[in-house]
Amino acid sequence: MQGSSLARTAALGAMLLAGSFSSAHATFIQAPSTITVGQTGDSVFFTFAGFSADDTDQLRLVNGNTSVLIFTNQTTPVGTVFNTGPLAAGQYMLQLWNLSTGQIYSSNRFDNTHDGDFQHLMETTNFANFDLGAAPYVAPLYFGWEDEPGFDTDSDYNDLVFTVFVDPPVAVPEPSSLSLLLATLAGLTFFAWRRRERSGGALRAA
Ligand SMILES: [Ca+2]
Ligand SMILES: [Ca+2]
Repeated sequence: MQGSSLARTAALGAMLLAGSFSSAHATFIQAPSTITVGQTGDSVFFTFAGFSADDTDQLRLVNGNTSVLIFTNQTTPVGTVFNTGPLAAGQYMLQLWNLSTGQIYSSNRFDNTHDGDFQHLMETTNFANFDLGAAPYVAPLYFGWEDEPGFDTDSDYNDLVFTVFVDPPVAVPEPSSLSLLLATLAGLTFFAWRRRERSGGALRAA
C-alpha cells in the first residue's frame, strides 16, 4: 500500500504541464495542475510541511462547486495530516486563498487569468530549495505555493509547503476468504489448547 502510494505520488510529479516556464528558483518545476483520483473511494492525504510567509494562506481542494479547506499556513503544526475521505474518481484542482490580500490562485495556471496565467504552485524533490531548514519528513515530492502576485513575486514558493498522496481503498476480505481465516484461527486455537493440555499432563506426571 505504501509503495503504491509513493508510486502514485511520483506519477503526479511526472505529469508535467507542457510548455516552458522560468523561475527565479530554477530548481523548482511546474507542479501538475490537478490531482488524479483513479477510482471512486480513494482518499487524498495532505501533509503540511512548513512555510515562510507574512500573509495568511489557505490550501484548498476544489471538490465540485465547493472549495474544501485543507491547511492554513500560519496556524497548522508541521506534520499535520489531512485526509479528504473517499472521493469520486476524477481530476481535482487545488487553490491557494491568500486571506491577507483576498487573492485566490489555482493549481491550474490558466485559471490565474487575473495574474497573467502565473504559475503559483511548484514542486521539487529537494526540500532544501524552500530554505525552510531540514525536511520535517521524507517525501518523494514537495509542493510549494507562491502567495504573491506574479508581477512582484519573490518566487520563493515556500509560502505554504505540503506533500500529497492518493491512497486506494483498503480491500475488504471476501466472505470466502474471511471464513477461511476464521477456520484457520479456530484450528490454531485448538492446537494451542491441545499443547497446553499435553504439557499440563506432563507436569502432573512428574
Ligand atoms: Ca515566502
Ligand atoms: Ca513568496
